[in-house]
Amino acid sequence: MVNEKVVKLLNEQINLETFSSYLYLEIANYFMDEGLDGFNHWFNMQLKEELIHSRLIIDYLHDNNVSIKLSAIEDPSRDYKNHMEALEEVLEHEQLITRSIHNIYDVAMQEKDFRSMQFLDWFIEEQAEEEANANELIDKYNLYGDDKKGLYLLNQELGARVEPTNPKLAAE
Ligand code: OFO
Repeated sequence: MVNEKVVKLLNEQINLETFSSYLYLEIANYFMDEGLDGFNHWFNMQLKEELIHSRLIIDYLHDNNVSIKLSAIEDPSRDYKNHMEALEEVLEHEQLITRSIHNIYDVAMQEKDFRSMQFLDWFIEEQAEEEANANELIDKYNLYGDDKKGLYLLNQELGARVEPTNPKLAAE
């Protein structure tokens, strides 16, 4: 049985993960407008990953006989002044998601909801990776972004990102 407070927070997390996907669609579109199709591709892969995160929580709640409560998704439209502004938002956003996951874990621990704690272990690890990816994007842009040839090569590198897979399906 999943604790009620944890259920409420997990429902909110479904909204946040789905918003992440929508935000990354906005960023993907921004980079396409900038002529950077590799960056566009990278964010299109990232938005698919966010939908997987959302799906994992939905499946967990379904598996535990809990009804899902969907809610309105925040407007993701932005007006970035430069590439770095978009990349910095990614890092800030992932830090927010990390805090949210940690908070749910904390509540699960207080409520002795051991099943949810175990479920959230994967997300805690995943958030470390998400922040590392965002930091890496910023570092690489700082190194190569101001140089046209460097930006061209970085765009190519990001364009090679592979399609994400649902870890639950991959494990089966
Ligand atoms: Fe779902 O990890 Fe990014 O937001």
